[in-house]
Amino acid sequence: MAERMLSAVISLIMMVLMIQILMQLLERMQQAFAEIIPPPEEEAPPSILYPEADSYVKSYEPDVNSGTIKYIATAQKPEGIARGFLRFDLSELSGVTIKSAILHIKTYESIPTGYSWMGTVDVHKASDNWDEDTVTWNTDNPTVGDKITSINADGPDKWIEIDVTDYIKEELAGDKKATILFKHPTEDKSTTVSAQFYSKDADEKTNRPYLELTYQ
Ligand SMILES: [Ca+2]
Ligand SMILES: [Ca+2]
Repeated sequence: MAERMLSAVISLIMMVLMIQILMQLLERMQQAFAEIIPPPEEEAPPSILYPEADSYVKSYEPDVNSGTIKYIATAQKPEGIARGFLRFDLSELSGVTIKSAILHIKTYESIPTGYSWMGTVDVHKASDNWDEDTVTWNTDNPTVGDKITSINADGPDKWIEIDVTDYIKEELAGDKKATILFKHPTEDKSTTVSAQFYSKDADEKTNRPYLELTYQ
């Protein structure tokens, strides 16, 4: 009887010891795996951002929406003017510090018959409260803000780089929406000129405008 009890006690002690050894082994394995597999890194912010919307409006066709056209146009002629614009949603950049923001935009393959290429085009800040599918000259036409810079759009299929760093920084700190607008420098209707740029609705993705971003 005493022998059987002793044997049972020894078995119990052995079992407890085995469990302890197993637990230690498991703990060591967990530590080893934690060293092998690093914790997930935070997702890097995008280096390329495409516009969320773009369109253009015409004073000479004041109720026409051009939201789905594969280019945005800016123009002037005796009958009126056209302005093109695009909007970037910066909300996914929250928490980053921008070093540079360059808008890349390509002049379209052609302009309508009867127009000459505009040459100098002014680039402006503008209000964001327009809808791509409904905006017209008469409806939610963006308000033109401060001029950012001027560009030279003097022929088809040319990539143009526009430094919009300060504006994008401003808008990221603000409402996180940035509308960039193109217009004739004076809009005096004295000439018949146009500048057209591939829009986000261009057939080839490689022709579409985009913002190139770098971070500090
Ligand atoms: Ca569009
Ligand atoms: Ca804004």
